[in-house]
Amino acid sequence: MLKQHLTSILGVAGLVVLGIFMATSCQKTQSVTAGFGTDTASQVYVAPGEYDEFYAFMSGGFSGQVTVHGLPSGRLLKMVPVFSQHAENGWGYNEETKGMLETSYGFVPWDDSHHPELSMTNGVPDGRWLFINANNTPRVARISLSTFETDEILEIPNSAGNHGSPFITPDSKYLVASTRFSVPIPQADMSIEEYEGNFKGTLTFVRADEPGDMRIAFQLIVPGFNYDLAHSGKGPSDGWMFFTSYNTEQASTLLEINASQNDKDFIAAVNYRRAEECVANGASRQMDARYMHNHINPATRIAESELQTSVTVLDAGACSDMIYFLPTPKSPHGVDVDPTGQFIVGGGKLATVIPVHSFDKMIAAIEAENFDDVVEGIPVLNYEAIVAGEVQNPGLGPLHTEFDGRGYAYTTAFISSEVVKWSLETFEVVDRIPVYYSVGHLMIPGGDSQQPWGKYLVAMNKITKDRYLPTGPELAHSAQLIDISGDKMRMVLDFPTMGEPHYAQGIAAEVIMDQQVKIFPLEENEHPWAAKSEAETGVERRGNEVHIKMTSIRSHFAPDNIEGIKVGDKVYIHVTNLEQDWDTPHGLAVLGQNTAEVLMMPGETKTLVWEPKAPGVYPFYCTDFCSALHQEMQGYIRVSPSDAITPLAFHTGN
Ligand code: RUQ
Ligand code: CUA
Repeated sequence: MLKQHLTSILGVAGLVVLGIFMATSCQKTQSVTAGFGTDTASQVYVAPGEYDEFYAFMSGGFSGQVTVHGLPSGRLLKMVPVFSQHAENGWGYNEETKGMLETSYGFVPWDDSHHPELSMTNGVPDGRWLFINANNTPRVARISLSTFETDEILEIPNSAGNHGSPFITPDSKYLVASTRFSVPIPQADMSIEEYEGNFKGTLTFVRADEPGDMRIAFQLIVPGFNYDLAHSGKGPSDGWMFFTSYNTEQASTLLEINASQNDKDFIAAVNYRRAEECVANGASRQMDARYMHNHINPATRIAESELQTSVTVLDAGACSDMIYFLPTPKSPHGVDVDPTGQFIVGGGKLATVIPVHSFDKMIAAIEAENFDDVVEGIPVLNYEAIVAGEVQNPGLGPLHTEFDGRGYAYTTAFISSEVVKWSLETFEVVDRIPVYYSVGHLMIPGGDSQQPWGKYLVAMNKITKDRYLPTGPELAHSAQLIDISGDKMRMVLDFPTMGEPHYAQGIAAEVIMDQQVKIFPLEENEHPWAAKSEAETGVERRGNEVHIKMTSIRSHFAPDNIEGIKVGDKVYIHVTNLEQDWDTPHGLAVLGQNTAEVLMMPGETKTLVWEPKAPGVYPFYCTDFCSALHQEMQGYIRVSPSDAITPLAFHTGN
């Protein structure tokens, strides 16, 4: 898309030059593979039985999920379902988790997830939670890093394309969500030609540090631009949040041309403590809005969904000294704040330099009222007054920057397919390395925090062409691991990823590995249909609904023979896994059922709904190879015609 975009603005001559550039960048170079030696191999080799040094959490992009990899091996450890139904464990199919995908638009079984974000304490990732955004139907999710399960999802109202999200403050108090598309707020039937001045953007601050109670603190109503990405201030800039915008032209059609007119767009710098003050002083208003809050009740482990009906909004113009626009060349994508909190780096994807703003200069310009303009009540600061430096020759199409904590920044260049390392002191490029190909985000564990683990960098690439064995029209997306511990970057590993990896987060394994939940204690299971022993199992008819309370333990279900079910019944099979050992899930599937299996962790109850359509005898079985007699872990349900008088009966053993 960027290529087409550039075509229109560079013209044919420009495109030819660019074409040559891209062709070169897409050729496999010998030197890269030649650089691999035994040193490199042993560096990323994690021997069988050994652990990786880091966890990497990668967005699943258009799979809607999150994947967990180990670094440096690149090994895939888990896929955590978030915004998409996941048949592998029944997420979004079973009765307990369906509610997590409820929205004000109804049940939404898919999304496009982009940016994982670790919770932080004092500006350092703390391993409590991972957040991620849903782009398409605006939502944010919390994943517990003790269970590696999604346990909360909040919809964002007055948003259309939740891209600039869910970037978090150093104390995890807030995460933010900015709307990519501006729309009428509140939504209205309006001519698209009336965009300018009538469509608005929102910057949303969500209270994030109270599990089970994620809620919107306030939404700022801002001019009708496209808001793209965000990152929090830290240290001296703590209390500020920075958001990129493009389409400050406020075009509503053919944005590839019409939104590329201005030489500079803006980074919006938001003083959110000032916003809190204005809200406390009554400058905000309540607006009707419909949006869902879903969370897993920890006692029952069942999703509870609650429709929210109101949101606190604050018009940018109603709160002075809260937002300033930092002019930034050109259609900036990423905005990244260095570990000292002093430098705010814009990824001007159409810019020829990387602009680096100085926080101190920004404050000085605000105090001196060094404004070039005022847009809808928001002062535009003077570019020369706030810029700390411009990185020259940064590669084509700079997108995202992370930091190693040793005074260097690393920026991806999408078009020239490279990672560029530059100094935060001289703003000079000191090293560059080609990546394969068309890199979007990059990630250094902790590389957007105050304390990066600056050993590895992961480049996430959109296109892989000739890098792997071909797999038909759709090829693997990939991550590449680069050793950044020395002066020169060294490529050490390639590994394919699920979906499209956008952003990722990484953290030292030791922060998370010892806090793992191994079982759910049976005595704490408050699921209304739990059977905590085989004595509590049974079958109950309520009109056309039949509830089976079943248990699973190596290697049988109880009951495993059930009769008296009739065509037209809606059968709820509630299975409680009686195991209390780590790594002993059981699964359940019934012949012809129209949903996914259920997979029960030790001590947990999960419910499969089945509506048999014809008389017969239907087998069911355990799907997870749990013991030497796993294949014996099975049973039968007899289904009789709807008018039959077969009595309800069930047993296990004779
Ligand atoms: S955005 S590269 Cu969401 Cu850069 Cu993907
Ligand atoms: Cu239980 Cu296999």
